[in-house]
Amino acid sequence: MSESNRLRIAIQKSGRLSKESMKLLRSCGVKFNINEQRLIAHSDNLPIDLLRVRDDDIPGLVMDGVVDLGIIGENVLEEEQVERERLDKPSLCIKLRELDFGTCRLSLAVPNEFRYENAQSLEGLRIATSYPNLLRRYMKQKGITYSDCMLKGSVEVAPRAGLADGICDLVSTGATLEANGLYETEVIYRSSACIIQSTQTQTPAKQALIDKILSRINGVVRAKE
Ligand code: PRT
Ligand code: ZN
Repeated sequence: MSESNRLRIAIQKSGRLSKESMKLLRSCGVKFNINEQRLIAHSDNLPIDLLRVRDDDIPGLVMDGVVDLGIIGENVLEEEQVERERLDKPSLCIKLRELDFGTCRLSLAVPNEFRYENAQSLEGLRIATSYPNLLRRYMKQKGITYSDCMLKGSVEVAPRAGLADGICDLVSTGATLEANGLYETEVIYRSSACIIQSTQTQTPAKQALIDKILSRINGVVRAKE
């Protein structure tokens, strides 16, 4: 891949983090226009290119040094980092700071009729999740044996569909759990969006631009507090 002198930032193309990620960059003085058909948006005033991708691809793009920065949910980053630890692969990125959006929690939930007393109540059960590594880490800490059912979407319907006894999924208001006859029993991870940097960022000019953006982000976030 050819080296670019322009700073590359990966953001979610469309989803819960997209608007806030673009708003944050704009409020830091990065001017750009989005063409919905295009993967890349070039900034008009700074040597910055935005890569608009699925959130799940962002940690890998940053760790592989394809982009310099990424805006991502800590839940997705942590899941990837635990996976890399398990495979004995290095995690080639650093978290620069947490952001004030995308707040949610990864929780265990069970059907309303399930009599839950404590985490041990889950012993031997099957849990549906999109976060197998974070679930495994929690269950190991608690000493609970379980089986998992990996689902990328519609996790909340798994118990009713007879695919699992409980779920481990993201929750923000709790409305989805309620609508599916489930209740939250344990929060296993608290998350918000964050900005991450590749450890492979090469040039001093790029690093200087990152420092400038980060200092602007600090200012923008502080002004809202
Ligand atoms: O297409 P792409 O792969 O990029 O998007 P995606 O569908 O994987 O992700 P998306 O856009 O749904 O979420 C992106 C990120 O937003 C997540 O990784 C979290 O960091 C953050 N986030 C914050 C959430 C939520 N809140 C959230 N509530 N992500 C998902 N949810 C879902 C949850 O999975 C469940 O289905 O919303 C439902 C629960 O919401 P409540 O309000 O009913 O509790
Ligand atoms: Zn995703």
